Amino acid sequence: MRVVAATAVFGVLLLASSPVLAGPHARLRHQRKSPPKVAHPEILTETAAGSSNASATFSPTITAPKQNIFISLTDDEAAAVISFLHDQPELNLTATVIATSWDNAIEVVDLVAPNKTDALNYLDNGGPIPPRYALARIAFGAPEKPYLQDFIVGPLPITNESTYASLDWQTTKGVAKINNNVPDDETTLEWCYNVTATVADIVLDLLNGTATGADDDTFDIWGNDPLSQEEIDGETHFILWSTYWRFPSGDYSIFDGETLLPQGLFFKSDVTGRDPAKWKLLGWLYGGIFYETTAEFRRAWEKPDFVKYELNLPSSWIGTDQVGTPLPADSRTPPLAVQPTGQRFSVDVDQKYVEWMDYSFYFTFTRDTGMRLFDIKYKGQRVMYELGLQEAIAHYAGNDPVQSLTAYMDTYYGMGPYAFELAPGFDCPTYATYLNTTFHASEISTTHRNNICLFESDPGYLMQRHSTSQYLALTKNIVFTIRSVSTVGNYDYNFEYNFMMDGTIEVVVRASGYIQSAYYAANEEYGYRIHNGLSGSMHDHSLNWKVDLDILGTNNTFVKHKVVPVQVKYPWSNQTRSTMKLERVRVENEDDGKLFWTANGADMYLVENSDELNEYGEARAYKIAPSRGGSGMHLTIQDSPNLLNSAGFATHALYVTKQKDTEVHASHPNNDYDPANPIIDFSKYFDGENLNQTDIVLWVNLGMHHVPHTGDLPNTVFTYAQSAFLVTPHNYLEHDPSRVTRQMLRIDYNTTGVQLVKQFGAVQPSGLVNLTTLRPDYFDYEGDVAVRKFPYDPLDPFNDTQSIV
Ligand SMILES: *[C@@H]1O[C@H](CO)[C@@H](O)[C@H](O)[C@H]1NC(C)=O
Ligand SMILES: *[C@@H]1O[C@H](CO)[C@@H](O)[C@H](O)[C@H]1NC(C)=O
Ligand SMILES: *[C@@H]1O[C@H](CO)[C@@H](O)[C@H](O)[C@H]1NC(C)=O
Ligand SMILES: *[C@@H]1O[C@H](CO)[C@@H](O)[C@H](O)[C@H]1NC(C)=O
Ligand SMILES: *[C@@H]1O[C@H](CO)[C@@H](O)[C@H](O)[C@H]1NC(C)=O
Ligand SMILES: *[C@@H]1O[C@H](CO)[C@@H](O)[C@H](O)[C@H]1NC(C)=O
Ligand SMILES: *[C@@H]1O[C@H](CO)[C@@H](O)[C@H](O)[C@H]1NC(C)=O
Ligand SMILES: *[C@@H]1O[C@H](CO)[C@@H](O)[C@H](O)[C@H]1NC(C)=O
Ligand SMILES: *[C@@H]1O[C@H](CO)[C@@H](O)[C@H](O)[C@H]1NC(C)=O
Ligand SMILES: *[C@@H]1O[C@H](CO)[C@@H](O)[C@H](O)[C@H]1NC(C)=O
Ligand SMILES: *[C@@H]1O[C@H](CO)[C@@H](O)[C@H](O)[C@H]1NC(C)=O
Ligand SMILES: *[C@@H]1O[C@H](CO)[C@@H](O)[C@H](O)[C@H]1NC(C)=O
Ligand SMILES: [Cu+2]
Repeated sequence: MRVVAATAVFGVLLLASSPVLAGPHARLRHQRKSPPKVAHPEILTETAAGSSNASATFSPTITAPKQNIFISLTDDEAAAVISFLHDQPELNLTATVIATSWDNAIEVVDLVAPNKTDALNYLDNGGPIPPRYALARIAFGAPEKPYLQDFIVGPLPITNESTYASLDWQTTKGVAKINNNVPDDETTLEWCYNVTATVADIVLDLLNGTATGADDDTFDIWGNDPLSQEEIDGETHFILWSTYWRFPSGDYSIFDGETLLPQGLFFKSDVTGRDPAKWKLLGWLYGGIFYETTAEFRRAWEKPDFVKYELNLPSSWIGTDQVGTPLPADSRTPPLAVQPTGQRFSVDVDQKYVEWMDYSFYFTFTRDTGMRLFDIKYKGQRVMYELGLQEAIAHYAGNDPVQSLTAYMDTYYGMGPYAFELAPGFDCPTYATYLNTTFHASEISTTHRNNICLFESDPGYLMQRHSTSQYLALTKNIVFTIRSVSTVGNYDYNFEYNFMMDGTIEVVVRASGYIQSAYYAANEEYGYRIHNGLSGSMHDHSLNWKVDLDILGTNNTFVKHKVVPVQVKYPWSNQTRSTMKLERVRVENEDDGKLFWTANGADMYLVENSDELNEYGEARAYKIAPSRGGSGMHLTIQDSPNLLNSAGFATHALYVTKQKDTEVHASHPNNDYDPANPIIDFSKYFDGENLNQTDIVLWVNLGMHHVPHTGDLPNTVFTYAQSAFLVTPHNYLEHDPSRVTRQMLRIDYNTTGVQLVKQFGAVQPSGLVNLTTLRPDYFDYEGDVAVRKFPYDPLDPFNDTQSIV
């Protein structure tokens, strides 16, 4: 019964609203409404009567309804945690400022977000504020077998009641501990310089430069990440492949183009253990030929038939400055957005709480993953408990060992430390609101100034339109954005969350910056040759988001609504018709929780609350769908020998799991130390649990297959290198909620002229715009503010950001 009724309703709506499909005759039939009778022939403009109502109560500042229980540690909390840990003799900590790799030292302190059950009890039921706990990530360098371990410290503030314990319950390994197999970075680098010194004459001949560790070196030396492990004589050995990267020099030394300047000479080192006397050089590679010893390499080089390859040298091609003849109209200022009557959203700066239109959310900032959103509400109902990045993989391939062995897991470096100040007028509109964030690493609290921006903008296309020969109905599409950019080494990741008037929330990542490239010799099958000595080094980006949707409560189900081709015989025809149907499939078990986007968009993926039906009996839901990019969202490489057990979240486009306080993250920044034995192995979250009407979490990948071409020089551009998904209401509300906005227009007209203009209280701005006030002063750009935390003196700011990781 219900289905029939719903179909009938749908049918009527379809006829009334689809003139494009119905054709010109049908269109005439639909012109059934008489134009409104107007008393006066002159143009009428509806006044904004009543519009003052809402604006009278609006304020751009606001007090968050609840304390932000997800907010980062304050400087004082971080200092207290660090001081408390230094008081624990068994940790045997050395102050980071003087610590070497042979000491125990605190790397990071951050918040351990409260358990969801406690958080919801506080947010929804007036329960107590959850106790606050800190994460402390410590590098134990003093033991012969060094390791890293995560601790939970608290409750905060630190009192006699506070304790610390290994943060084991957030791991799949059982213990939040991982081996640090090559802990002594400086010794490793010294080893590399010692190796290269033995072939200094060859390096000069082949590459025309030096690598000695001196300030005037031509080359930087580094190699694969993560470190590779090989079984040699039944024992695990740790293998580093190093290569030469030319420092940009001369006029181009300001440009960070080193990753465009690989030189094509590689050496393999066995750096097992902490005694460099036991390390071994295992060979050289040049021009695709492997030489097992330095002597063999030298003998080959001395022969007249030794093939030397073209040099890969810096010049203007690595710079990003304007080049070429300026384009004709380009000296004129391009269009500029303004905010004519001020900010239309509210921020509690201290609590990091935001309200815009029908949305509200809290946000926070972490060392590992940067900006994160919590408790996103729409029309007063939570739709997401948590939304934020989990990990960003860049997995390379190549004939050369450094590219082949490299698969960055960027939370190792962290999104937080590199989320630098944004430039108004470029990164975000000048009128955006800019906020600071702080993270705590190496016993220093670093505040990034103005590194998160919030703003409304008009994307330049409408939310809605319809017109006939009698009227037009148009609705503006005003989008609210929160954005932050992390420059992790060569890449700049632009992260943003877009909120829209129809209830859609979009998650976007874009990448720009320098590619990591490869020397061209013997690399033809792994990318394009893009410069004299250069290959583009193909790689996959795979970035995972945790999307903890709560649709009208936490009892939710993931369903696939499939658009399927079928053969049907109807009572009204003797012929079997080839047609399509909507098929509904519930994903009721984690065993079915690993998913790909289907070809031709055949499956709609919904998170519904099966117990919350709308008035037509359909479950109220949100749909999740890819929205930009689409050139790849998971790894191409199967069973990656680089990432081993650490890439479980990057094998599919998205995943569904049951929410658990013990399954908080998809990855762990320290997995990079030992990818075979990760602290969190995401694949272990799939243990056949029931997903039917329970609290579920989606883990959604964005990314791209990146095969750099000449257009990636000097930098990759955001236009192509972007990827996004959206979550959007689906049978969730009675109709499109964007009807509520005043920013719409109706014009009734006939051949006599315009008969009616309705503006619904939207105020057309008038007056002058003083463009000078929109002009940013770029000399205000300051960068970070750092405060050393141990020994702690808040009055003595310490501005060395070199040691931040
Ligand atoms: C003005 O605000 C009151 C109270 O919120 C509301 O009841 C009323 O409908 C509003 N009027 C208009 C014109 O928006
Ligand atoms: C404590 O660490 C230092 C290095 O910072 C080390 O020399 C010492 O042996 C360690 N003490 C203990 C008891 O482990
Ligand atoms: C959070 O949940 C974990 C796993 O159930 C539990 O071990 C831990 O004690 C909880 N934390 C608090 C503060 O209750
Ligand atoms: C590098 O060479 C110097 C001089 O021979 C030696 O003292 C040092 O131990 C070597 N370092 C490493 C890490 O091999
Ligand atoms: C090699 O380097 C020297 C000095 O840096 C420079 O003068 C010379 O032009 C370089 N040769 C080539 C072939 O680039
Ligand atoms: C950001 O930090 C700077 C420098 O400490 C400070 O002057 C400014 O007031 C801060 N801005 C906000 C919005 O807190
Ligand atoms: C969720 O479902 C469980 C089991 O079906 C039920 O016991 C519980 O009351 C439901 N919770 C809510 C908030 O509806
Ligand atoms: C189906 O075919 C039969 C036999 O030819 C015919 O009697 C009947 O009218 C047809 N039905 C329809 C719906 O066309
Ligand atoms: C899953 O939940 C739906 C709706 O609550 C129910 O109809 C169905 O029987 C459940 N399936 C299983 C296997 O429990
Ligand atoms: C246009 O509409 C107005 C107001 O209804 C009416 O007076 C006028 O005659 C119409 N003109 C035509 C050409 O229909
Ligand atoms: C425009 O703004 C600038 C900077 O605030 C100010 O100096 C100037 O007087 C303003 N011009 C007008 C016409 O108001
Ligand atoms: C760092 O701080 C010192 C002393 O406060 C100051 O003299 C110096 O200019 C600062 N350096 C930078 C790069 O900000
Ligand atoms: Cu890339």
